Amino acid sequence: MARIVTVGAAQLGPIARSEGRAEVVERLVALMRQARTHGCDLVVFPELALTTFFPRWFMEDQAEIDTFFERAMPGPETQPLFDAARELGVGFYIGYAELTEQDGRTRHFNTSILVDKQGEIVGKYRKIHLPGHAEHEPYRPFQHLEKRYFETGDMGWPVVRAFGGLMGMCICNDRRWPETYRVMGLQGVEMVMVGYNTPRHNPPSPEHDSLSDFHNHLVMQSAAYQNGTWVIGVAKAGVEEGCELIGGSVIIAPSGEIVAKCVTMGDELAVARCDLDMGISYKNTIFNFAAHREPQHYGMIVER
Ligand code: CDT
Repeated sequence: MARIVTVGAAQLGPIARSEGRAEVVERLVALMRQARTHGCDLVVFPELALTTFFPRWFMEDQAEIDTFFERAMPGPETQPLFDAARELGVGFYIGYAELTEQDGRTRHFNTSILVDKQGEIVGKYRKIHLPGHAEHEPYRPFQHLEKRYFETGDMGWPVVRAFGGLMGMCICNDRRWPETYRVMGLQGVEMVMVGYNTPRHNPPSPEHDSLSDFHNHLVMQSAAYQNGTWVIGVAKAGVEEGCELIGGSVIIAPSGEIVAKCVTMGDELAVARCDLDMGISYKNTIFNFAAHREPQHYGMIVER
């Protein structure tokens, strides 16, 4: 029997700095309801999907910074997402800023979770590749302070059994690094979910700006093919607080082909029926890792 997971790539348009969690959660639940009407098993939301992309501002007051973080998941404002999952029978992936007490200190991570159709958290990931910088850089029209506000994730890239397959997660800048997918590929991953907030303008390298959409798809399509896995890439898109974020949310088959794509810069659902068995022929032939990898020559990529 085919293992079909019907997936909704639930792109979000801009979230204003003044927009409260309750308003955002209403938008997310509306997309989940729409997904239900399309027969979706799972919806994928972007990175940091509950607030505006706050690393664009330099802040020194930790209390102010912490207003963008979730202290519990679910918390009072995010509980409706879990209730909707159970009511609709639609699971979800979502990114959020996580504040937690761990090892006797307060920790801040850029996190995502996978929630099943019963509303239970079945997977969690903390972003490893944090882009940008840690100090204010006045030459930039907007900041990208992920290295200031988050710690490097401490969970590796776990792959979990859910939705009838092997599911993996990564977050935004992770998608540009082949190691991200290969660590999951080595665990047999069949579907990788990734949310992103990608400014079209990258101040240190403006000569790449016109290639932003191309690079976005290039990295995810090649990773899907090279690991025989579905990749679901979902944007927060549009002009958010004066900063243009790319859209182009996609569902990519293990062939590397885009099978569904968002075409607006707002809240939008792109849907595809994803056959998890489609990766098998890639995993058994051209990318049969056991037969063809040569790890004795790969040592350099894990040295500093
Ligand atoms: N959120 C995130 O990781 N964005 C980065 C921007 C890179 S430029 C600092 C990305 O790779 O899309």
